[in-house]
Amino acid sequence: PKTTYLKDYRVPDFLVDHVDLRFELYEDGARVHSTLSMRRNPESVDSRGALELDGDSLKLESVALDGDALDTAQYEDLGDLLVIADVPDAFELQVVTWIEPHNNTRLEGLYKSSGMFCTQCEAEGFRCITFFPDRPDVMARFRTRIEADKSSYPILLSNGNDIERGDLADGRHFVTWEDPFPKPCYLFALVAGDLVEKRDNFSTISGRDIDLRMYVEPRNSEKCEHAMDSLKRSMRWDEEVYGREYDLDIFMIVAVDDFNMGAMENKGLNIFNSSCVLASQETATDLAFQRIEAIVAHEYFHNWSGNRVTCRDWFQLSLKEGFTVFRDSQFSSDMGSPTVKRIEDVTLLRTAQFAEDGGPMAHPVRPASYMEISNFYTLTIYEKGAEVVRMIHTLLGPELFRKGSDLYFERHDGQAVTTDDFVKAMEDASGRDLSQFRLWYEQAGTPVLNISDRYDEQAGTYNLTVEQAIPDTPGQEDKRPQHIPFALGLLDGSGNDMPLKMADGDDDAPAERVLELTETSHTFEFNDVSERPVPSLLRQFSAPVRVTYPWTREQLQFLMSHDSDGFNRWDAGQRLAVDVISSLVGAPDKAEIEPRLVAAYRHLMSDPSLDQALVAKMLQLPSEAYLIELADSPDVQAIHRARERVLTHLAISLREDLLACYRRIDCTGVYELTPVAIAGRSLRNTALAWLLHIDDEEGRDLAVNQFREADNMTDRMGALRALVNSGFAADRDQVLEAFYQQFSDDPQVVEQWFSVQSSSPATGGLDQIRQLMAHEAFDWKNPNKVRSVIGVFAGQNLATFHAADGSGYRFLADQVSRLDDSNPQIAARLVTPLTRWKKFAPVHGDQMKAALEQIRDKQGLSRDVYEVVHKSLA
Ligand code: HT7
Ligand code: ZN
Repeated sequence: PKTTYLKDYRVPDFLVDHVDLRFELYEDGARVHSTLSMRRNPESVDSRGALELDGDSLKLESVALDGDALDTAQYEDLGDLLVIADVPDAFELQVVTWIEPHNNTRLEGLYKSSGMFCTQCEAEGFRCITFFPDRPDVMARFRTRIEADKSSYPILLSNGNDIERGDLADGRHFVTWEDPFPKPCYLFALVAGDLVEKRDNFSTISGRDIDLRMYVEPRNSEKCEHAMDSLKRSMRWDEEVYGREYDLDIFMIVAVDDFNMGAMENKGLNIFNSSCVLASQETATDLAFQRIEAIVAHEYFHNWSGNRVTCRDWFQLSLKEGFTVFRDSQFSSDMGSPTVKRIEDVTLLRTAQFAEDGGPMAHPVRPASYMEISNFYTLTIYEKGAEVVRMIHTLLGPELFRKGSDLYFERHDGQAVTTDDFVKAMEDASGRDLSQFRLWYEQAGTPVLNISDRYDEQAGTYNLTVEQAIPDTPGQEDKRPQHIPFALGLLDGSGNDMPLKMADGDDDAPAERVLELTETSHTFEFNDVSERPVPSLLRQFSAPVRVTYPWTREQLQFLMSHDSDGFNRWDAGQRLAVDVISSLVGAPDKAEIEPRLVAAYRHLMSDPSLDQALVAKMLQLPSEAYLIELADSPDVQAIHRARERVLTHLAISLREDLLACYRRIDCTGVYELTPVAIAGRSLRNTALAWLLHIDDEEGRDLAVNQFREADNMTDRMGALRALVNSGFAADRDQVLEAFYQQFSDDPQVVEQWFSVQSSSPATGGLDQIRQLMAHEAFDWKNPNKVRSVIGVFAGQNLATFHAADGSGYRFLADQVSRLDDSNPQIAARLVTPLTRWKKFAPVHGDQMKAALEQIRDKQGLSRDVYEVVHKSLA
C-alpha cells in the first residue's frame, strides 16, 4: 500500500460548488445519481490537468459531462479513480453508480444495520457511495433526494432542512434535503428506516427555535431522554462558554447498532452507535450515562470545531478531535466533579496513550504520514491532542484562551484549516509566542521530567531542578525540548500550601504557580522557605508527561491526605499503591505488605466528611494495564499475582470497614445521577468487590441480595461483576443465567454481559471466550459484540491473554485474520495488544511477534491491518 505524506499536500485541482444526489434505495442495492457542479481551482499549480475522482467498490453505470453522455474512451474507470482527461474550466458532471449496502460489512459508506440504511463517510467513506474528490478541503453545498419503499422506510433523512416530500409509484416515496452550509463530503449522511421519532426543542441565545429530533428503533423509544437532555445541556453550555450558537433549524440524532466507532458528527444529522446514546436506569450503568452525555456533547460541539471550521487534510485530524475532546471534557467537568473528570482523563491517557506513544505506532499529534487514515483515529490524536489544547488554555488563562477561540472561529468560519492556524489564532489573540510550543504537534513520544530538589535550611531556600527528555520514537530521534506548563505547590509540615516566593523583594507569593519549562534543564529557587517542604508536582496533571521524583512512602501518604489539589491527592495514592504492588512483583508470598497502604485506605473508607467522589476514585487500585505500562519487561503473571495479593490483604485487613462502608451508604432513594449519588454507588460496589475477592460469605449474601433488589444497572452490574470474579461458582452461574434471561433482547445489555465475562480470569479462560463467541447473541458483523468479547479479552483479561504458552496471542491472531475479510477497521484495532511485543521479555515478546507474523502472512491482507502489522514488526 502507498504512503501519503503531509509534505506532499497540494491544494485541490478542482473545486465542487454544488452536489446534487439522488438515491434509489432497494433491497438488493442502491443506485446513486450524482450531479457535481465543478470548476478548476484558480490556486492549483496544474491549470490543465485531468479530472480525478476517488472511488471504492463502485459499479459505474454512466458518466455525462454538461449533459452529454461520455463513452468509455472518454474516461477511465480505474476502480479507485475515475479519470476524465478532457474537461473545461467549469462544468457539470453526472455520474450514476450502483452499490450494494446489504453486502457492505466494512461499515464504510452506505450500509445496512438492523434493516435500516445508514452511512459512515469519515474519513474516506464517501468514495464508497459515488465518485468524488474525497478530501476535506473540497467543500460543497449538498442537496439530497432519497427514494425508497414507504412501508419499510417511512423515515428518510439527510443533512440540513427537508424541502420537499411526496409519494411515488409502487408504494415508494421520496424526501429531499438541502444543507445550506458548504461541507466536506465526510460530513454527508443519509438514514432510511422504520424508526420512531422523539421530538423536543431548544431556544437559542438569540431566540431561534431549534427542532431537536431523535430517531431510534421502536424497542428503544424509552431510552432517549438522557441523550436529549444531554444535547440541550451541551447547546446551552457551548453558547455560554464558547459563544457558539447552533446554526440550522433542525438537529437530528440517529441510533444504529452496527457502527465502527462511537458516533459521527455529520452536519445536522449525528449518527450514534446505539451503545453511546441509548440509556435507561434499568439498562445503563452510571458510567454509560456519563459516557453518553460526553459523546452527545462531543458530537454536538463538532458543529463548530470540525464542521464550521474543518480540517484541510487528514494530518490535521487533531485540529477538530483534540480541540473537541478538550471542549467535551470541560463540559463534563462543569456538569459533574472536575477532579473526578480529570482523574478519569489522566487514567486513560497514562494507561493507554502513553503506551501508544512508547510503541511502534507512535506518531505526533499532527502525523507526517499514513497508509490508512482510519488507523490514525488514535488516543494520541484525541487524548494527547486534547492535552495540548489544555496546555494552551493553562498558559494563556481562560480569558485569553476564549479570545483566541473567538478569533479562530471568526477568522476561519467556512474554511478547511491546519493545527498551525489554530495556534496562530491563539498567539494573535494573546500576544504570546507559541513557536516552541508547536513542537507538541510535531514530536511524538511522552516527555519525561526527572526532578530533584535541595533545601538549604540556613538560607531558607528550596531549589527544584527539572530536567526534560523526550524518548526516541519511530523515525524521530534527538528531539528538542518542549514548552511545558508545570503547576506546583509546596506543602509545609501541617499540610498547608506554603507561599511560593521566587525572587528577593517579590511581593507576589501565591500558593500555586505554573512554571514554564523550555530548556532541557531548569533550576527554580524558592525563597523564605521556613521548613523542608513536600513538593506537590504537576498539579492537575498540567502536562502529558511522566514525572520521576524520589518520593518516600511517608511523603505519598502525607500528600494523599493533605494536598490541596484533589488530583494530586489521588495521584499520591496511586503512586503509593504502584510502589507497594511493584515491590511485591516476584517477591515471596510471605513478604510484608506496606501497613501505610492499609492505614490510608481505612482512613478513606471510614471518614464520611471526605469528598466521597474523590474517595471512590482513590479506592480503585491501579489497573494491571497501568502497572504493565509502567514496568520494563513486565512479567504479567507476576504483576497479576502481586496486585491480587495486595487486594486480598486489603480486603482481609479492612473487612469490617468494608461492611460498615457498604451499610453506611444509603442507596434506597430515587436513582439520581449526581456526583454524590454516583460516588455512593461506586463506593458500595467497590466494597462488595473487595469482600467477594476474599470469598466472604456475608459479602456474598449482600451481593446476591443487591443483584435481586437493584432498581438500576449500576448496582445490578456491580453485584454481577463481584460474583463473577468470586470463587462462588454456583452463585456466579446462577446470576449470569438470570441476567441473560432478563436482558437477552437488549443488545446493549448483552454487550455488558459479554464484557463482564470476557474480562474476568474466573470466567474468561480461552475456552470460555470461545464459548462466548459460539453464543447465540455473538455476531461477527456487529463491532460492539466483537469488541465486548475479543477486544475486552485481549485488553483487560491480561493474565489469560499473556498465558505463558502463547495461546492468547495465537487466538487473537486467528480472530484478526478472520475479521480482516469483513471489517478491516475493527480488525486493525484488535491487533493493538500484539503491537507491544518489544516491551515484553522474549518468552512472551517472541510469541507475540510470531502471532503478528502469522497475521502478516495471511493472503489479501487489508491496508488497515497491513499498516499496523508491518510497522509493529519493523
Ligand atoms: N469524527 C468521528 C470519527 C469517526 C470515524 C472515523 C473512522 C471510522 C469510523 C468513524 N466513525 C466516526 C467521531 C468523533 O470523533 O466524533
Ligand atoms: Zn470527534
